Amino acid sequence: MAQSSLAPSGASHLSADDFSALIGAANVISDAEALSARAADWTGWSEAAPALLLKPADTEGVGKCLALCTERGQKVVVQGGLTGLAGGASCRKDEIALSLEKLAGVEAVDPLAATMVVKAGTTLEAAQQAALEHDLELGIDLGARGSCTIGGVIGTNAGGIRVIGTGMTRVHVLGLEAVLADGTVLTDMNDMVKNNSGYDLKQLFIGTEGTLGVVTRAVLRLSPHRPAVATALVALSGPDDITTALAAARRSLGPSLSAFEAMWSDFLTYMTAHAGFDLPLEAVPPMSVIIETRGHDEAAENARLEAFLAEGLEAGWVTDAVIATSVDQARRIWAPRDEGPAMYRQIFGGVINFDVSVPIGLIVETAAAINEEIGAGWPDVVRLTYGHIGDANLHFVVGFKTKPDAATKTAVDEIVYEAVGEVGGAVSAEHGIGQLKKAYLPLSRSDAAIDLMRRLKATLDPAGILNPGRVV
Ligand code: LAC
Ligand code: ZN
Repeated sequence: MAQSSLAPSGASHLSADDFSALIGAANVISDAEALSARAADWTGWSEAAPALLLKPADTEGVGKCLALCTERGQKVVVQGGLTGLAGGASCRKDEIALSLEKLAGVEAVDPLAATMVVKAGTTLEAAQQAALEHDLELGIDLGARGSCTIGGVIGTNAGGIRVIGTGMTRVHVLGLEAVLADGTVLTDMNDMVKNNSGYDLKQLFIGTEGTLGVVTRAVLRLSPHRPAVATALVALSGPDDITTALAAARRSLGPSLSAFEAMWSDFLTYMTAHAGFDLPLEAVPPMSVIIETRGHDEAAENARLEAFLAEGLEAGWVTDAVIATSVDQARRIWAPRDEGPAMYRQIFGGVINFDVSVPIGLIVETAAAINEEIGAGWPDVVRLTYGHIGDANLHFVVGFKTKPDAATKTAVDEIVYEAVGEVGGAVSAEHGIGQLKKAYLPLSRSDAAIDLMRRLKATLDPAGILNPGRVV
């Protein structure tokens, strides 16, 4: 795969006219520039641009397109906001792209049941806003909220910065509608919290990265809005203190704890010295953490956070801290963590992103070992270490001056994934397997598990047209 924008591979079995007859010419795009913009996700890695881009305006249109693709063996890549980091939505040769962007909007919010019905092409941010209008909140949040779509969030079982308090996407999905590869529309829009009536089929489509079906709508679970938010940037005396701080935060902040984002000094130094973000502390500490709590009473949230910080200062693992006194200050604290990762493609000539889970007690030493080995092999690269440490989820980024070649990428990948495999971690924590991690799946899953995944794939998509070459 090349890390660049590419021309269409032009090997579609089907013409624009074939699809225009099904969903209308206005929903079938063949303009070269528009297609080239659909070649790759945030990684920039891709084999080709899609030969066509389909934008059906309703579920029925998605069904008609997929039925034709199955009949004719036409491969399809399903795309949302293209903010993924595993190459799942990046195009391969001979594929056409299916975008759900015309299936956008919140259909309904039920304040009594605390549920929302939303179409797959809706951005996460729009769904969050619609919930807030009813004094409810959606417990899913990630930096890409303005571009990523609900369909992509569900397809990848996305994580993000709220998982420590509210869990992964999977727990927020009550029901969904999906289109199978043969065009069958499976409407399973359950809105009951309790429903054990047979197999929970929605799980076939959550986190399976569009390989078993295309999510078109969903019923999401909401909760009462917690308007009181306390945010602190906390300096720790050393990397090892992150687990001490985490245990203390869980104990003293309890269910209020809504974010716990660790930043190693390499990350915060780079973001403040080179990427232009403010540093609200006197100096970059060896380890820092953004801690956020949410509740209904501002004074209570601040008091809880202050008591936690006082405990850490007394014990010595906290060396400095700043608590935000305004929404603007909270935003400044979050900015490097929230906005920094979207800038990698502009900052670096080439970048390799890692999103792994490591048993929490081994996370600091595993990160150090990986960092050292990569630094020894490629002394010129920028290394950034951070993550959702409350979820044992480490992000590690390697930034190159120029695009690394495939052999370099593989060598770097192997160092990280082998280290993760050795300690019983997960090669994907929250971004999915896509194309880029497919070779490493056996480091985290058994042969029997992978075989069952393949059998499910063969059953639901016998022609192999849906996101082929991803996951398994
Ligand atoms: C993050 C995304 C990229 O945590 O997972 O920044
Ligand atoms: Zn993340």
